Amino acid sequence: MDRKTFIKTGILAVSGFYFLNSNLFQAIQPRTGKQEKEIIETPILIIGSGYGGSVSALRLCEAGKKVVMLEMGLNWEKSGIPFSNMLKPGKSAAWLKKKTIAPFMNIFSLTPFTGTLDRMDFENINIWVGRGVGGGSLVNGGMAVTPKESYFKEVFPDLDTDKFYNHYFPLVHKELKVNVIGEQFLKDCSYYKFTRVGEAEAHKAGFKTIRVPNVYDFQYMEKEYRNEVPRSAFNTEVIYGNNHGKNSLDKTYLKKALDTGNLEILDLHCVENIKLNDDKTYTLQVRQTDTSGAGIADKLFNCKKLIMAAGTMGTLKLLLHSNAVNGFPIHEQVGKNWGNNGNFMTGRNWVKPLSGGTGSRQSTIPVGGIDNWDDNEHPFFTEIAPLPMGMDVATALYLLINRVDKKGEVFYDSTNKKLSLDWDQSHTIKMRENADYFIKKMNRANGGTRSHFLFNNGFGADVCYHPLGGCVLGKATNEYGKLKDHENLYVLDGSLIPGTIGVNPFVTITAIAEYCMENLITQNEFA
Ligand code: FAE
Repeated sequence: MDRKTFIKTGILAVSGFYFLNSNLFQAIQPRTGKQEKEIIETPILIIGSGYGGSVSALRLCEAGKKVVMLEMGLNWEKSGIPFSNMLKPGKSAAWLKKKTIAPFMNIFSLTPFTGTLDRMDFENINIWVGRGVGGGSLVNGGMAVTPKESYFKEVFPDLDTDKFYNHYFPLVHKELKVNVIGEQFLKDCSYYKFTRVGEAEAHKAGFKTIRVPNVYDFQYMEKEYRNEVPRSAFNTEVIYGNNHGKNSLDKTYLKKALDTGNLEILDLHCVENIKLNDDKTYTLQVRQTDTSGAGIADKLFNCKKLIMAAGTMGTLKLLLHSNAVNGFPIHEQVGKNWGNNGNFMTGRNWVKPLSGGTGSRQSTIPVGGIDNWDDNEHPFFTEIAPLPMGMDVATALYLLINRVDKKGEVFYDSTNKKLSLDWDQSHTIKMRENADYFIKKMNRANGGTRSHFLFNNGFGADVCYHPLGGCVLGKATNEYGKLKDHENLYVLDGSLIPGTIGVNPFVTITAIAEYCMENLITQNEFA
C-alpha cells in the first residue's frame, strides 16, 4: 500500500508541521485499540539527541532545513527538575528502575522515573547508555579524547586522516568546548588526590600518563573550589547528570541548532518501529510517555528523510526489530562488527592507606589517563577514574580501553522477541590479560591488591560504556552514512565505528558525524 493511499483526511498545521488523520494504517496498530491516529508529516526526522543526532540537527538547521528530533528521554532543562548526585540518587538516577543501576553499590531504592542513565542487560555484558535531550552527554564523564592517529588510520583506512586531524577534530573540540585542567590547580586541589596518587603510582610502575581534556568547564571548577558558585563535579554529580559546569550537548550543538529556529525537539517520544513505504518515505510508530513511563499517546510520523542517531544499541534495536516485525529491509552487514571498545573495568584496594589513600573528596571529572597503547604485548589505555563515595576508600578505579581482537554481532532473537548479542568470554580474553598485567604491575611497584569485592572478583568484563559498531561506515552504509539498500535513510551515531577506537569515543563519533553531514549536504541529499 502506498503511503498516500492510507493518509485519508485533511491537513491541520500545528507549529509548522502537518497533522493528518488516518484509519487505514495496517502494519502498525494503536496500542489503545482505537483506529484513529494522527499522522504527523515532517520532511526530515532525526531519532535521538546524542552526538550524531545533535551534529545532524545543527548542520541541517544551519542549511535552512526544518528538522524534527524525537527523543525518548526527558528534556531536563525544560522540565526544571534538577539532576541528582551519586550519594543521593533521585529522579534522574535511572531509566524506569526501582533501584540504582551504577556499575557497583546499588543500594538505593528509586521510584521509577524516566531518568538519565539506562542499562541494557545482555547475557554476558551490561551496556550503560544515556537517556534524555543530550543523550550520552548527560551522563558521561566528559572525557574528550582524540584517538591516536595511527589507530584511527587502522580503523578507518578509507578516510582522509589529515583532514580529520586538521579539520574535523579541531572543529569538534571547538563546538564541544573542550578544555584542559590547569596543572597548578590539579596539583593543589584536594578533590584530585586520586589523580595525583594514580599518576605517581603509574610512573613508579613504569607506565606513561597523559592529561585528558574534558568538556567540563575547568574555570567553573576552579570557582567551585573557591565556593563562588554551586558545586557539581565536587558534589558527586556526573552519571545522573550535572547541574552545573558540564558542557553537555544541550549547551552546545543542540542549543545552537535550536537558536536557528529550525529545530523542534519532542522529548518523551520513543520510536518503536519503522516502516518503509512504497514511495521510499518512512512511517514511524512512536509512543509518547509521561515521566513514569506510561503511554499517553500513540503517534505516526511520516518523513521523507530519516536520520537514525539513537546510539549504537538504539539504532540497531530499531533496525533489527523493524526488520523482524514488518520486513523492514536491512543490509546483511547490519549488526556485524560490533564491539565494546575494549572496555574492561578493574580496581585496586589499599592504595596508600597510611597517607590518606585516594582522598575522601573526589571530583567526578577524570583528567588523567595511563597510555600503554604502544606496548605491543599489552596495548591499552586506561582512565584514572574517580570513586566518589564521600569517604576515603583507598581504592583506585580504572576503565581500560583495549583493542577488540574478536568482534561480536547484534541480532534480533525472534523466539524471545528481543535484541541479542553474540558476545562472550572469548571476546574479552586479551582484555582480561591486560587488566591482570596492569594491576599486578601496579601492585608490585606500589603495594595494594586487586579490588576483589568490586565487579566479578575485581574484573568487570561485563561493564560496557562504549558500545560501537553494527552499522559500520562503508560496510552497512555508504561512505557518508547512508544505509545500503535505502535511498532516504542515514545512520549517524556510534554504530558507524567498527567496535573499537582505542580511546573514549564521543570525540570520534562527533567528528565522523560532522564529516558525513558535510558531504551529505554538499551532495544535496536533503534538498
Ligand atoms: P547517544 O549519545 O547514546 O544518544 C542516543 C540518543 O537516542 C539517546 O538520548 C537515547 O535516549 C535516544 N534513543 C534511543 N532509542 C530511541 C528511540 N527508540 N526513540 C527515541 N530516542 C531514542 O548516541 N564517552 C567519551 O568519549 N568520554 C567519556 O568520558 C564517556 N563517559 C561515559 C560514561 C558513561 C556512564 C556512559 C554510559 C558513557 C560514556 N561515554 C563516554 C560514551 C559516550 O557517552 C557515548 O559513546 C555517546 O554518547 C554515544 O553517542 P551517540 O550519538 O552514538
